[in-house]
Amino acid sequence: MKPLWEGREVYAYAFGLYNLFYTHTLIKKFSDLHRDYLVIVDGLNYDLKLIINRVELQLYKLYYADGSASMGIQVLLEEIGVPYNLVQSTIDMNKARPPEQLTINPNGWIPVLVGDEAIYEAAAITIYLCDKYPSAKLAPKASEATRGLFLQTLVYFSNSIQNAFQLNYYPDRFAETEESHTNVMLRGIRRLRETWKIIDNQIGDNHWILGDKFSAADIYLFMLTTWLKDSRDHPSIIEFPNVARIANKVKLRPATQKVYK
Ligand SMILES: N[C@@H](CCC(=O)N[C@@H](CS)C(=O)NCC(=O)O)C(=O)O
Repeated sequence: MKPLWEGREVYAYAFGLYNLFYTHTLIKKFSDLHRDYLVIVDGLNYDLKLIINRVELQLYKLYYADGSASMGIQVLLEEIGVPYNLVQSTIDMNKARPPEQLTINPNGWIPVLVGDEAIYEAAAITIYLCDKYPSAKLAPKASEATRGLFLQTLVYFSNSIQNAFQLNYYPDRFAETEESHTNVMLRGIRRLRETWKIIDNQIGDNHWILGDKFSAADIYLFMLTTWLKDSRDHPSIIEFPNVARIANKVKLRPATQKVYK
């Protein structure tokens, strides 16, 4: 019988439960009639449907929309190599969010990640995943010298750079009257310039944000650069050459290419 899938794909699906499937695994069609499949590992037979049911219970769920901060978390999940399901959400103010998302995050924002725990806030999810999968080496350990810089940069991204974007994208959250919106949006543009410059200076000649080691903070940086839009009169990324250098390298990584097609 011809194998349908082999090796890595099976492993990806069965991650966390059946690591032994990484090698010597074949999946064969068991019966056309019942659409059942048999997984054969070292001569032992397993029912694929049962495996899939159990694995799906363990998959991460990422509430997601194109162009949003959830894409950075998706790149991180890809880098780590854990399987996940995307749950389509929206950033459109006129569209409803999935009810489960709102139960977890009543703000209505994404990303929201559901795993052993359900959490929101992109920086928190980033730290959570990096700590949970230390072998992916995407963050310094608590005892390492660059841990402080890692945390500082993520929090700065979240509450200063993202905040500057929000001034420009969502002025109604910062001013009561409509006539003030243009003013808030303009301040947002200036704030973007101020905050990105701080990060550009912080990076200096470093290869990556933390120096020589790539980390999840670089992924976060890349995600944020995708929100800089000429059409909104945002500063161009070329004003921040050190940021641009890192963003260009992150963009070439297979995980990023997969998510930002
Ligand atoms: N501080 C939050 C902000 C998340 C956020 O602003 N998400 C945007 C998309 S990038 C969103 O969901 N916008 C829709 C809305 O604000 O209702 C985080 O970092 O996760």
